[in-house]
Amino acid sequence: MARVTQEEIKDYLSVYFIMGSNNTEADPLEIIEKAIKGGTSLFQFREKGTGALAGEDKLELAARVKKLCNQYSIPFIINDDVDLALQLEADGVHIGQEDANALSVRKKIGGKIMGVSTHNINEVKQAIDDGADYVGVGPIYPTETKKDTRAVMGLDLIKQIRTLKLDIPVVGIGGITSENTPPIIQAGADGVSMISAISKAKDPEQAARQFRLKVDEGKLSL
Ligand code: TZP
Ligand code: MG
Repeated sequence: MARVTQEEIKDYLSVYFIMGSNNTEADPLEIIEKAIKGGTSLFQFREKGTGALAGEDKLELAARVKKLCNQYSIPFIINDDVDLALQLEADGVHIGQEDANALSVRKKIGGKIMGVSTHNINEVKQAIDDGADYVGVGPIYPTETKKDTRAVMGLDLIKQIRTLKLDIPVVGIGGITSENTPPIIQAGADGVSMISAISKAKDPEQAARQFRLKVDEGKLSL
């Protein structure tokens, strides 16, 4: 599979919704479909933490979510689980610093999308060398969703990446709402990723639509 272009990646990162079955009390497929209708540009399947599905149950849900993403023509990315991504022919994987080595993941997945979570400039440079298509930066703001995060970092790393003119698409993560999105785009991120602001919203479609509006406005104003 040919690598996606950097321009395509930047577009996909705009409203990057992440979810697993334990991030909602509702039917995950319903939430994801609403989020896509509202303007989600990429979906990451992140099945982890208390009550997360495993084995066949995880595989079955992932397969259904993949089908939904295909139906709406948005990329379907899997968190951590490279083997599942290969098995399901997902569009890509996202890995953290504690997960598999990025260079070996790139070799395994060929041209699929690879995202890497980063927390400082050295990790960003390493991710670029390892063949990442984008880096995730965060937590930008305090978050309740992930308990084992690094320290809240604000916008400094995003600004640093842009000041140094590192050639890599960037998405912010952690505590992001549509209200606090504009400064992240101003700082140079290509998009924002979120779990609870959509998965726990009363109206996930409307929540995604608000994100889309803020990101599109932000990018236009640059
Ligand atoms: N990585 C850093 S913060 C975070 C992850 C997966 C959780 C983001 O969740 P929320 O609900 O958008 O703050
Ligand atoms: Mg991970």
